[in-house]
Amino acid sequence: QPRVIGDTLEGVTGIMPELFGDGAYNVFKQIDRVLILACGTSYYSGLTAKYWIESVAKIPVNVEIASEYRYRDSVPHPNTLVVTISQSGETADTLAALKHARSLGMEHTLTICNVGTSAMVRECKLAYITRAGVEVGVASTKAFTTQLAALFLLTLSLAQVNGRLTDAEEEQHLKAMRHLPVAISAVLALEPQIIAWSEDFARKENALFLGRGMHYPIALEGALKLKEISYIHAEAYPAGELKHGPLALVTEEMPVVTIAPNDALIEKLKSNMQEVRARGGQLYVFADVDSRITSGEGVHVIRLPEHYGLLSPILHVVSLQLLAYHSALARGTDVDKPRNLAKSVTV
Ligand code: F1P
Repeated sequence: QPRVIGDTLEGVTGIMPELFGDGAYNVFKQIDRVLILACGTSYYSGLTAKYWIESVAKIPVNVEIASEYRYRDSVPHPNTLVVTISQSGETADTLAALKHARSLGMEHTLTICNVGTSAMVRECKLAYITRAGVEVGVASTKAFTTQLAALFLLTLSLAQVNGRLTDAEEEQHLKAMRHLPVAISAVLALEPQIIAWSEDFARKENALFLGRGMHYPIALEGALKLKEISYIHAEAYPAGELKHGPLALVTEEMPVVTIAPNDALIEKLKSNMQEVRARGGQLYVFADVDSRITSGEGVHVIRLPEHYGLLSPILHVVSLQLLAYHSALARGTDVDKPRNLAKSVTV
């Protein structure tokens, strides 16, 4: 992961719309909203990008599950940038959603894709090819983090064209991105602690994942990874939703993975964690260096070494990928070829 993120940033000396293809500047100048279409893990990277684009570039973003999009009447808007995200570039539902968007008159299309020769790249006017290299396993991991890095670059490009990015801010964001390989290596170094947790998870049949704000999509991705490769039933919720239903599932048997970076939502999250503890739920908290959360009865804490601001989802997801991976190894499942799943779903 540190290497592919380093590869992503190689040669990126500044933010330029042309990173997304010739003519990107003119397209970005014309659009006033973004529609993201994707499936599975790629859908979750799109959900994360919604937080980034809306808060940094101030452009409204709609993220649609590609396998559903074409089956409902949506209201098209001509000045929309349609962004498809796909590791393989061959996912039939995402291609069909793209064609549907075009049939509704939305012609500004961009794909973020890991395969330069894929149908998705051929079908879209603009393309960004992620540099994840070959994903050995079916479950997307480094493809996801490189998608996030690409989507952050897209956020900055849109902000720049929209007059929302000063030179100083551009330099600050790029500096943070360039530090990502080191920061991810520090997360990978947490592996022994995560292995210790995975021994508990391997004995469970259910798990809940909680996140807030831009870490909610990361909670969704953590739950999906656990389901895909260890076959443990896992669901993710924005932590504030607990009291609207999922709290009924919490017992002493339920591990509750909580993504708890020290951001503006931390106090709200802490009260959600108390709701879990009051029902006996076992908290497994990925905090960061600054979040004032301590281990105790029923509260297990792993501390990520840095608080990483807007790029925090990229670090937190690596810890969740490791948790899924080691839980699967402990259960003896095939981490590269999960049952019933295919690398690209072309039908
Ligand atoms: C989408 C996806 C993957 C998942 C699995 C099935 O693929 O849902 O996220 O891990 O491989 O397909 P893609 O459009 O990103 O290639």
